Amino acid sequence: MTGYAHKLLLGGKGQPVTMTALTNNETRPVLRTAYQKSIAAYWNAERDPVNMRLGAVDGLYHHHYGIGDVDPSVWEGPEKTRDERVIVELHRLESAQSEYLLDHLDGVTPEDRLLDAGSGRGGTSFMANKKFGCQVDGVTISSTQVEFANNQAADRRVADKVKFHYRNMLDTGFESGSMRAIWTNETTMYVDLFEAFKEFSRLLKFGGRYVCITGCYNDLTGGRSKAVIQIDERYTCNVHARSEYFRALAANNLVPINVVDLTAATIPYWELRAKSTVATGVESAFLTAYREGSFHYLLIAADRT
Ligand code: GPP
Ligand code: MG
Repeated sequence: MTGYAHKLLLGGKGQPVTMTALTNNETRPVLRTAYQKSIAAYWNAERDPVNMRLGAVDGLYHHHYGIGDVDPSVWEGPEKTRDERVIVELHRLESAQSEYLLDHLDGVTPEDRLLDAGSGRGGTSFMANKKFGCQVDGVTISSTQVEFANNQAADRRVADKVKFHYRNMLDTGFESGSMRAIWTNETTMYVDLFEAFKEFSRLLKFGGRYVCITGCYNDLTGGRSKAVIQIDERYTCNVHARSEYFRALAANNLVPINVVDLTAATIPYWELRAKSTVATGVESAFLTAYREGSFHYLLIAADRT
């Protein structure tokens, strides 16, 4: 039998915060492996200006990259305000990526419920709630991100509809068939795809939609390139092969309806970011991997059959 327990945990600023953690009859911890603990530690400590400054533009904090052409006017105008123009433009491209993902959630109504698996600081969840007017639940194994995103929900006055939970996307504890759609926005590189898609398949209603945006390595170019290894190292993640996605979807009754290669669409974002004051050093690895063809930026939309 499944149930929930309220646990008192220490939040990012050392403040006690109440969180909902999954339990079964015996209490099972959200973080089950040394790897999961190291991922949580990375995200609990993360405060990079590339995310915090971009998020401060309009209060939507993203943990993914951008798509679309860069407006060349960022380089025009007074030099004094150029930095701010670049920040606003990077943020616009990241929000455009979320919008593109959400455009692939078919026929969602205000009565539906959606799951953001690996919800970060909540940016895409808030956009989904605004677009569809429905309930959105986000799960993440970073307690700091849960606290941050729930504070955002309160500030945005949507806490009744948008809720973030300290839970593991591999074992969310939500009811079977309760979700109209699920998305992962650059989070599947942290999980075993067969385990994750098994859980998503359980949660989705028949005909429900799963949308994934991810970076994956190219089966045709001989395993992980040096640039892909640098990306893994930077984020403590494990980029999967393109083929692995389709194997794991097929094994879990998730049938692709759209596959879009967004590689060309994300390169302008990385070129702009590389020239910005918030570059972190990972930009050259992404640009090399995309340009040499060892890595793709992919959207996959699939239906639960
Ligand atoms: C999160 O974005 C990034 C990842 C989960 C890394 C893996 C993504 C791939 C496509 C391989 P972020 O916004 O926190 O990263 P950054 O701090 O670099 O902006
Ligand atoms: Mg970022």
